[in-house]
Amino acid sequence: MEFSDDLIEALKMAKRVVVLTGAGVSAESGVPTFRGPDGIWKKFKAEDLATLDSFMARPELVWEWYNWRRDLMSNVKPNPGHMAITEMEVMFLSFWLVTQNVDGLHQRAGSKKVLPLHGNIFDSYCMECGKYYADPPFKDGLPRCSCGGLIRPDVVWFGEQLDPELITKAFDAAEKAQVFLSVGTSAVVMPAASLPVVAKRSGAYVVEINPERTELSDMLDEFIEGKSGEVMPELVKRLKAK
Ligand code: BJW
Ligand code: ZN
Repeated sequence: MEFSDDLIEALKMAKRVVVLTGAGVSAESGVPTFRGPDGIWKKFKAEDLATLDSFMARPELVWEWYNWRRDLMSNVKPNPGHMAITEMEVMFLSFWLVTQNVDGLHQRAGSKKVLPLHGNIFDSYCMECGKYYADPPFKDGLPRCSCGGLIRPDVVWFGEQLDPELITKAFDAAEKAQVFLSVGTSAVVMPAASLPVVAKRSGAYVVEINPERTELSDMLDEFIEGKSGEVMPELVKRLKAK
């Protein structure tokens, strides 16, 4: 696989690197993406399920979706793309992995400098008292807290604020990045989708890695057409080769 001299040069000089990931990096582990052809669960789009309104209207349905995904995600393994990103973490003075994924695969691959913007599917909390549960107790089809409150997954739905500390760190890292890689995301969901744009505006060399072009592709420095599990390990190999 050939990489441009510009990219290799930028990475070799870089002290501050940010990688943004989306569902595409977990696709090769067997986790369906949201907006691809396999991304429709029982004919529902993410936009129909990942909102507080849907949860309040049909909590059983939304919990069914989350239980199905949790089960799937606990039975898959990190792929070479996750591994390569973990290896990159120690190659630069400052490195942040900003992920939109809730599957925990980056953390399982060993990544430490992770900002999980959209939460963690394996945690849940009570909507009344805020108590956290790793394994929420289901009663009559719905998980209920000891206080009687309804328990929800610890993820960020449409219309909800991201953790201010995480999003501040992510924007700060994007502004300071010298190289920014956007991997496996359709780059449509805000505010994550604005991170590559912010990085670009602040002078970073911004590269997108995806088998398909996105709305951002033309704005960035480079588009590398390919799968994360193939491109990322090759890139790390190329960087180690000197
Ligand atoms: C591969 C591959 C391989 C395949 N290798 N690549 C209008 C304009 C602007 C904004 C808005 C608007 N209307 C509403 C909004 C706001 C909204 C938003 O952005 N909506 C857009 C859809 C328009 N955003 C929000 O609501 C956010 N909150 C917010 O803005 O708060 C502001 C606020 C202020 C004040 C008060 C209140 C609020 C929150 C967004 C939360 C998103 N949550 C979800 C669900 C998380 C929990 C869960 O997982 O269940 O996050 S939705 C879903 O989309 C999930 C993902 O993280 C996110 C992004 O998707 P991703 O990762 O990009 O996946 P895909 O499937 O879209 O793309 C996969 C890509 O991989 C594709 O490109 C493939 O080609 C590629 N690929 N194989 C590499 N092997
Ligand atoms: Zn409670």
